[in-house]
Amino acid sequence: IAGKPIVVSTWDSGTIANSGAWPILQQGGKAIDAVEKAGIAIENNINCCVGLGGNPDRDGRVTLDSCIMDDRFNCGSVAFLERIKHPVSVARKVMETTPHVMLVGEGAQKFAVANGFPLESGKLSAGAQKAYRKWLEKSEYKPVINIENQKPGKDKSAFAPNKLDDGTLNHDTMGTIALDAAGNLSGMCTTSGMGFKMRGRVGDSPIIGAGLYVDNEVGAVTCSGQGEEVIRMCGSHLVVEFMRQGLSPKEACRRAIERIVNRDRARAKDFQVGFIALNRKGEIGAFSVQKGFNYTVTSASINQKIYDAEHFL
Ligand code: SD4
Repeated sequence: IAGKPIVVSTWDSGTIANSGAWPILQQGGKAIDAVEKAGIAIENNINCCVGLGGNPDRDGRVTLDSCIMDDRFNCGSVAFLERIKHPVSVARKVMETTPHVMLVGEGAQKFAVANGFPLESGKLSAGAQKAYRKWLEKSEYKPVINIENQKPGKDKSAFAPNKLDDGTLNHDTMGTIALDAAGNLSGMCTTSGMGFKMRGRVGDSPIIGAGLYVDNEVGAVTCSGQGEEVIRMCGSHLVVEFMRQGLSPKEACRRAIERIVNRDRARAKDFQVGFIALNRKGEIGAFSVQKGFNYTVTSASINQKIYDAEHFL
């Protein structure tokens, strides 16, 4: 697959993100605007894993992480952000209007409100309330692999519902990378993080180099899965560096997954990490630890096609 413009997002719920991004790209717009729209689209959707409808932390509060990066190494990020609907747009504001890259918690919220983002109620969505009540029964911290792909009925022990009450699919962290008609790359990542995480926990998704990295000379990479495993390997940056050495996007993703798995093969059976990569030629690739990771591609010739990633184990 090659060509431009093109947008690639994690998971099959990437159709929602790509629907936000594609109109911009199709009209010759910028990748940075397209990926922000992708984030907004998924943050508007009530689901387990992105935005204010997502699963809360152990204290019952939803805390959001997001980052964005353009074709000139400009980047912005927010983490541990509460009661703000569009963290991706706050991240962009951090990028464009502050001397900093990252704002967290109370300070990030204060910055958002000062920039006109409404402070929302903080009430859990119906799906999240139900999942939290269920989690409290055992209060176990055990991430579920590929939670987004569990169909109703499977794995009753999962701490989150397989399908939300309104029928929307569960899915996971949304990472979107795009190449625009002018040949420039950008990316974003947005999430409510691991469900029932410790209060204050921040994953890979808002960390530049872990959950997202963009080097316009080489490519763009984002990922989903167990954030701790991604952070310790600087996952997305690692994939970009492998592409810089001449590897294809898929092979670059595979090599990064291999490094993550080889750290502790026994443990790797119990977590998922999946990368997606796009190089400056518009070639794409993906690889994951476990079976079950997929991604969505939209371009002039590919209409929201969902691909299964190859997996290591
Ligand atoms: C995190 N990477 O917070 C995110 C969540 C995720 O599959 O993608 N889970 O660690």
